[in-house]
Amino acid sequence: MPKKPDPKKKSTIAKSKPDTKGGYGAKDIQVLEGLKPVRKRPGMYIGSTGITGLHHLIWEIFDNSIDEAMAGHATTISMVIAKDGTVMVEDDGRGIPVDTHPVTKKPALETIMTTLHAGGKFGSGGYKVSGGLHGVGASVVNALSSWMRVEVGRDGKLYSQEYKKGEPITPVKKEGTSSWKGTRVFWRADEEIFDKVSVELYDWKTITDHLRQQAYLTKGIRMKVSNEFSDKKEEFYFEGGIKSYVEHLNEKNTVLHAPPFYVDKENGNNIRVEISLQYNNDFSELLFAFANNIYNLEGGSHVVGFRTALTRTINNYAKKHNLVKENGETLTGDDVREGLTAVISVKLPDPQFEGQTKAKLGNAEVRTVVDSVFSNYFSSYLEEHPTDARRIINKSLLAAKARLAARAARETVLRKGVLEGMTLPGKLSDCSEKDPSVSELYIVEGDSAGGSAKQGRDRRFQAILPLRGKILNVERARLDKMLLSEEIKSLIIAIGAGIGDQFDAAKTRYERIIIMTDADVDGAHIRTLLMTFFYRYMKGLIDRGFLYIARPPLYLIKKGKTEHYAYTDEEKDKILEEIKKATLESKSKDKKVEVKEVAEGEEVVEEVSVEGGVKKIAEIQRYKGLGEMNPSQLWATTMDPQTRTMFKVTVEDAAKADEMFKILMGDEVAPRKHFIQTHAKYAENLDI
Ligand code: 28F
Repeated sequence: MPKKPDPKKKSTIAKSKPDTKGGYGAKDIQVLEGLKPVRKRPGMYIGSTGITGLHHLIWEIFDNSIDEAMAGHATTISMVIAKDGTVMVEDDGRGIPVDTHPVTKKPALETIMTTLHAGGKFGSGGYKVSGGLHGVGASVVNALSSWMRVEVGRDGKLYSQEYKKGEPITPVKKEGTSSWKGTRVFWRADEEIFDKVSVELYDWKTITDHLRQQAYLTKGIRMKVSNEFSDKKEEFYFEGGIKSYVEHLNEKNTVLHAPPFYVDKENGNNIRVEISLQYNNDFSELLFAFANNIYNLEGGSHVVGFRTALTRTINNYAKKHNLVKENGETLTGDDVREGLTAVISVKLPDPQFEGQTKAKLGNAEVRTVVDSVFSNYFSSYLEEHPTDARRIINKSLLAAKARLAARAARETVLRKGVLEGMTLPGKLSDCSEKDPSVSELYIVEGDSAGGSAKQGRDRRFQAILPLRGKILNVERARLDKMLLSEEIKSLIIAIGAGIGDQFDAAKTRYERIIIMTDADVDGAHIRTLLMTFFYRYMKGLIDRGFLYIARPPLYLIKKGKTEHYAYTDEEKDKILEEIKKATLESKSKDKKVEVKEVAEGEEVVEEVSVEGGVKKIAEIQRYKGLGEMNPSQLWATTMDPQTRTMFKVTVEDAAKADEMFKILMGDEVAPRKHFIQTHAKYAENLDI
């Protein structure tokens, strides 16, 4: 029977059962005088004790300065990262109070720095910004620091106190008079807690990105940072706040109106709503939402309130000014958000966050506050700027027209019989074989590659259908609009099994349909688009394992007469290693082998003797596109069933392609690249 806990001893173990996730929520740990639990379970308070945790220490202290600034008492916040890895953050606010705390009989400063969850500024009407972990407070940073020093300039005097691992090592000292006002905190993260602590671990981009975003969100506050090791310095200051943020986001776009719309209003019960928006002539929506300066990736009540108000306000304006037919279709949320860039920043005393990553604002009352503030101010803005309003409404009307046209087109194309009886498309170079089980269709991107494929193929069982890549540029075309393109229609007819709910895989004219596109991002883009197309309109092909992705070589390595092909960077390096080894073994040892870039995508392998003599022993060409291979190379490397390798597309791959499709609509290249390189499975060397 486990020992009964001694009721008098303050237990440091949480009272309640661990929650389903097996962790203890901060609320379960009793609020304790000491900081012991923080050092016992640091991950509970700052997420991790890796590099991210190190940065969380900065955010915690920095956010306290932002709170002081948001309360209107600080205008400049500075940060210095010293060579020895000590960090300093200071603000020019009121300075943490030093008078005796009524409960602890200690100076408020000492209480705040040594008591868990003390110092939170709830209730005093201020807003508590928190670095995503909901403001565990400066005392946590203190507990996890091998040394900390706090200086306070207040009432014309300078006070200070120092700590080790959260324990005071000096009393709060009056250091003398000082005209400086504010709070200054120095700390060194504790190497007993963090895997490693050194100045290089503080990531400049991470810190400056955070400060830039905080400066946008706290207009008129100057934020400075310098790193004494790297000698880097940055300062952020945006009078315009989130209006400047929206202008920054739209820097590379053509905007429909300027300056951006902006409203900043605080309602009766301490809820402050700041919204800025500006339309551009692109198609995607860019919306960032924050609550108390915390980024809400999953949106929440402020985003719902904004979106509802935006759709209603634009529809009301359009109707009032006869821009839409009275009983015509209303503009949908998607229509009014096409080309929209918006930043929403709400500040409230007690934000509730939900969702997987606590990145969704829950407070229900915020929805109505945002809806009413935004709709009042935005409808006045439209009335006062009729030209801008007209452009914005026309943009939404155009989006609605495209949506309706695409829907009609899809219905037409999907309607029975539209595609039947059509003659095979001219662009198709068919194969002589008629038995689908041994016939292959290569869908090739671009006419030049299409030409090589036609010449290089085995025309008995290999058909070629070239597709013009630009038609499929997914940035502009939505999938249903794509159905209108001749390219896609010819693809549907060539396969001959219909699409959508008329699709019948048994009717396919080829049991291997191979997508062959360039290895670059655009090629990957088109490949994903085609995977999405097959997934949505001919899923049966994928279920049966009829859809493949061709795998052209990335490199050609020529050594004398011999040609090696490498399909991955690893394969290339392996071939180079063999060449180097062979070279070094063959002659005397006193030489070295070097690889040199001689042009974009061209490298040479050279043998350099001690006298400096240079001899080229091999060339490496990186293929940028299929068109760089001649027909016989394309055959030998990518189409010959005896030697080629292909990826068989699984339903999961295609489904992910479908999900990621929206990412491909965006401008971020990174997620697109990442998706392509990780999604197609590498099939064994097919013995076809
Ligand atoms: C470099 C880090 O921590 N700045 C801070 C203040 C100012 C006050 C304050 C902080 C306990 C519960 C009130 C001063 N005068 N920078 C910082 N500046 N904390 S932290 O008060 C904490 C008290 O709420 C402050 C009058 N009111 C508040």
